[in-house]
Amino acid sequence: MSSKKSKTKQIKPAVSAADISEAVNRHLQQSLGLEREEAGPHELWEALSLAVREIGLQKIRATRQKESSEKARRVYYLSLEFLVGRLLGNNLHNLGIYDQAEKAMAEHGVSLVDVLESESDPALGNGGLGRLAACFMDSLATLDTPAMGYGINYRFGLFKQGIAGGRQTESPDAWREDHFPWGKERPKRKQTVRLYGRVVEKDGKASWEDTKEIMGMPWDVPVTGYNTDTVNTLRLWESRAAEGFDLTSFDRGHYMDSRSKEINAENISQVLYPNDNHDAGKELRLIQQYFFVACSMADLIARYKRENGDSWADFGKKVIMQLNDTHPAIAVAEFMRVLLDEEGFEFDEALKLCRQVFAYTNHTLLPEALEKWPAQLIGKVLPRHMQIIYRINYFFLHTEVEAQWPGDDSMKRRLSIIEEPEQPGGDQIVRMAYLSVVGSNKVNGVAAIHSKLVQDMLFPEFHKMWPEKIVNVTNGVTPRRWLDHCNPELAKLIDSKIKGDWRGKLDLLDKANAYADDPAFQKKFAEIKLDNKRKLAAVIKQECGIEVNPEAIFDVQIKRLHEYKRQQLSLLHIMALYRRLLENPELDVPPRVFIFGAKAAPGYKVAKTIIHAINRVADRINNDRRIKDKLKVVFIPNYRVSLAEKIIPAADVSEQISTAGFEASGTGNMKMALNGALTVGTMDGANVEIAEEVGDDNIFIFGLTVDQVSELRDRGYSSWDIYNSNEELKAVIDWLASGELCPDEPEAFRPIVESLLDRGDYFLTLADYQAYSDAHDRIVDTWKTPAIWWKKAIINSASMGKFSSDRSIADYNRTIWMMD
Ligand code: 26Q
Repeated sequence: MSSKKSKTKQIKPAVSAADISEAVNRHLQQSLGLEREEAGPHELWEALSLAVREIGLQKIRATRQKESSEKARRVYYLSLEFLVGRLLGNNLHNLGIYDQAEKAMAEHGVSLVDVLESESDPALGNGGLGRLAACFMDSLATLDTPAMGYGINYRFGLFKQGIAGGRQTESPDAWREDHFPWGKERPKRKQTVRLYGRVVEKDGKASWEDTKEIMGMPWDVPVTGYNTDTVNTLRLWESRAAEGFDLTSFDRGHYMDSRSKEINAENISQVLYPNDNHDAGKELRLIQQYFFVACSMADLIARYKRENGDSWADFGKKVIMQLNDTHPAIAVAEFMRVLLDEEGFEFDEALKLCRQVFAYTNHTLLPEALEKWPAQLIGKVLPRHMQIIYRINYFFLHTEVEAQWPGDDSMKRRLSIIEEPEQPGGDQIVRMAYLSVVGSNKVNGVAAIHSKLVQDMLFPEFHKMWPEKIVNVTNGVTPRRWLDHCNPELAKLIDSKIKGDWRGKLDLLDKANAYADDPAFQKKFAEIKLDNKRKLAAVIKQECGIEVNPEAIFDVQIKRLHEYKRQQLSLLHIMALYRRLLENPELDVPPRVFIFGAKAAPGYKVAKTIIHAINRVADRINNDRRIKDKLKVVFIPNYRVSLAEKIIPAADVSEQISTAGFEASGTGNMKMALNGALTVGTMDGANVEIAEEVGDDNIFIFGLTVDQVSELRDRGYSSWDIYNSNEELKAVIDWLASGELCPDEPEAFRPIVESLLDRGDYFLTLADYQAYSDAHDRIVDTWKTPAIWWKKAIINSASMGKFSSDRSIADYNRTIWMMD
């Protein structure tokens, strides 16, 4: 058990700049076939990455050996997304060789910063959930938790976003084509996965036959931890054809046809689904889920047997499988299948073990995001799994629900993993969230308020049945990437005042609170912010051709585009600010720049329309001399991790304005506050806990609370009433509807107006408008007194200790994984 485990303190690497230089030259010549003189920043990036990977792989072996000999309990983090971002800078920091690498690159005549910039950003995720998985991998290694991440090595990550005529365009992101030196193929560990076919009963045993076979090839990416020798593995599966050429058709001269099977199989890991908080329901997505789950399950069972022998007696003590949302939930059925059909378990014993090893993290309450699969589809792709799901459901309803609510058929219908059709002859639907709850030991939400809603609103009956099962683990972010690496000057300033290892113990930041009132410290803090804003201004100039004033308030909203996140609320408010300035050009307000970054799912019409509207409004405002640069609006295209690293350190105001009850947690809110931005936000997700940490005076909270939202809905909410009673709001909505902003397509913004008025304003944008506008007035007021502003900014940064992902992982270790 891990309790016997010793702390893996980092042995300071005896790696000098000269060693790095030597390794880089060796890789330039031997791995890349280049002479030293031929190498530009990109080639040096690759050679340096290969050199660092060497160190990583060596430490992976040491970590594995140590864990094997300790027969450690291991966490397997199953996720369809790992939004890791660029890895070189992060790994150099974690391995403590950043300065040496800087020196080595200088000897090559380039700056390390340019080398780091030439790395392409692996976009193997959509947004928060994928980035959370990456922060957790960093913290798992940092805390020496034996762990492995399992996911998919997509050939195309999340689409690249362009803006043309103000509208979003999408193009494929073939991110590996610029090479991916971090991934190492491990043919020894490849797996075969079966699909389709049928179930045959033989001597009372089920046998899955006539299947189609797919090969899974693992790619291992080393995950370094901060200040430790532990290096964990992120194992990403790529699909391949199981057989090579179909020789019969090859013989007949159909060379191209003979490869068709292969293309089919390879399709599985081709592309990441671009939906965020929305279920796609596509067969290929189900196959992706099963493909990586089956590969991972076979892989981890084989590892257990190598380390512990063939007996299953200790499996429950050695293995944890954490489901990152329901996306890998088919793992529950797959595990049962292996136990029942291959390992000779009885049903009861199998389910018992299942309930020891699985845990499930819920990231959303949105009904449209809860995964549901037609039973028919699962029955076609995974016929044996569908049988097993029915079997689990039967036991659950007729033994467990029956015991709790005897004879209550309506309760059985309500709690069934299988949703029955409304009309006879309709389709049965599998509720993946219910399968996850029934199959798991623990279920967690991702912020206190969210977990409470999971208990009370999403799964109230499960919570009654199993009062210990649903728990909270508030999200966190890694301070290494989101402070030390992205804001090195602020890190240095903190170092000058705090002697302890705040990078590893973020609670120590609290000591900076003592300097919140110190004018000298405030001055330095403000200068660093201004410098970061100058750098971002240069990026904005380069990416958008817009000049912004670094002295202006940088007001930032970066996140996926979704109606519940309410970018449309900012849009309406910005339009109103513009009108106020036109009416009174001498208005005494500080200059403001509103900065957006957001991708919309390609099929989400209203979201794309909001992007279009933001860009049209931006064009109008940015080109109007009358307002004398008091207002600018910037939509930076293709928001991604590497861009976040440039925007976040430059934010003065962090927009976190979701309708209360809809944002499970948010993590951008933590990153911006950590870098000294003040939050304007609703009482939603982790904002609630951020407010608790920084104090009510240091955050701009506005709008309806969760309780008020439901009261308002019960009372009957009419957005028309608000529209008719708020003159300013009416004026901007009318303007949006008029077509004046988009003469080439006057009806373009109708979908937004319809959503706000005709379709009832489900996300209560108008209901919160005035409170939001008032909150911004308070922001402007505060900005006018720098000593007050910077005091609040420092307090924000200094109070973010709780939101380190190290704390989140420590919480998982203690309350869910029962490590130590
Ligand atoms: C589902 C079915 C089919 C295809 C795609 C999907 C899909 C993909 C991604 C559904 C949801 C997601 C991503 C959800 C997500 O990022 N949720 C966010 O998770 C963060 C980490 O916990 C929270 O901070 C955010 O509040 C939450 O929105």
